[in-house]
Amino acid sequence: MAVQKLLSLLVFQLVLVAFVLDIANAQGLKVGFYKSTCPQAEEIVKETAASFISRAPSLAGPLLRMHFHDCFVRGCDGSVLLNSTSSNQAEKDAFPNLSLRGFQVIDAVKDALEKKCPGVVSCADILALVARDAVTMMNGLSWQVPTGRRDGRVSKLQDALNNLPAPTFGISTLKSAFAAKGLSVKDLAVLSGGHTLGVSHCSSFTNRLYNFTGKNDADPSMDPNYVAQLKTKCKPNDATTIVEMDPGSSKKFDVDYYTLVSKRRGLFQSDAALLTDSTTKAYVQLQLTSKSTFAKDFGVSMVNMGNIGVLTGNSGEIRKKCYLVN
Ligand code: HEM
Ligand SMILES: *[C@@H]1O[C@H](CO)[C@@H](O)[C@H](O)[C@H]1NC(C)=O
Ligand SMILES: *[C@@H]1O[C@H](CO)[C@@H](O)[C@H](O)[C@H]1NC(C)=O
Ligand SMILES: CC(=O)N[C@H]1CO[C@H](CO)[C@@H](O)[C@@H]1O
Repeated sequence: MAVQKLLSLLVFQLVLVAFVLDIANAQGLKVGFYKSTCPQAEEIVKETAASFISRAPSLAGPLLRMHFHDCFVRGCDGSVLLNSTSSNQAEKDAFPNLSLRGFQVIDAVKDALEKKCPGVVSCADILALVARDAVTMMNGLSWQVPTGRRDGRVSKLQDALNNLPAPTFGISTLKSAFAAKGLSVKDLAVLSGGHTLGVSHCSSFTNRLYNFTGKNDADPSMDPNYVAQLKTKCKPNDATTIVEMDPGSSKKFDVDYYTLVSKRRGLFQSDAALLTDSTTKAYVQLQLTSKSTFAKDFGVSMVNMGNIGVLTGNSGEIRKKCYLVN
């Protein structure tokens, strides 16, 4: 009798566990989602992206950034890729996009995938995979990317303006922008490290160099020597010049970003802001020591970011062309 009771309890628990796991799967993403439907998917993504990035390593930064811009606006649903139409201005046409580039890489990956497994791999997943592969190519750091995202059908300029954090943000607006997406203060400190790659237009930070408070002054939180150096490159109202965010190492994914921030040489107010909160400041300082955790943390936070507002199951669609809804 006791044995039977125990058995039925066990069966009940197994059913419960299976049920809970099933729900988790239905709502979430998983590593190797395309294992049976398109076994070579990740390889095709990697090879195609690599063929571009090896010729033009400066594409790695923008391709990492594109996944961030996708995820923060309507979730990671490929909405950043959609073109405007006669009746709709898409995210792409919002001001912060000005410097987004590398769309041709995503289109080439999509074309290669459609040839092998038509209608299977989403553009949202391509963005997540390419972001990982771009980072890997810049230093070998890698992580597993859960997949299974589906593509959205909506992209609105105003959503980009409302959801993307601005370089002028201080710590409290940054924290709330990240919290609004379910990301922690640690994720903020870790993902800001993405600024170890790539470039910025002068216009994204010249407010810190000239007339910061209306007295023809510079931002006092920036190293005055660095201000002077940047002023030689960036004149007021310069809309075209670009500078490396991590000078001399902008094509290498490393911990230099935190060294710069700690020396008050972060380029944006949003970078400098990491020194104004005890948690983010401690994170910056830890990265300067032999106990640095950045290499391990980055993949974890990227996976967290990649989970924002995803469409799964029967929601959304699998686009045939990443710039057009089906
Ligand atoms: C924390 C809030 C963030 C702010 C305010 C911010 C702001 C910016 C700005 C203003 C630029 C320069 C754009 C230009 O003038 O050309 C930039 C570039 C970049 N951002 Fe961020 N960003 C943030 C977070 C992130 C995150 C989470 C990532 C990825 C993990 C990221 C990756 C990049 C990369 C790689 C570039 C260089 C792009 C290129 O080389 O063209 N950023 N960011
Ligand atoms: C979509 O927009 C991009 C620029 O964002 C442009 O280069 C491309 O030609 C557009 N494609 C189509 C088919 O309209
Ligand atoms: C600096 O800002 C003040 C206050 O906004 C403004 O009156 C002044 O014209 C600005 N100076 C320059 C050189 O733009
Ligand atoms: C890549 C891209 O689509 N850039 C667009 C960003 O928005 C401006 C207008 O604000 C367009 O002119 C660019 O073509």
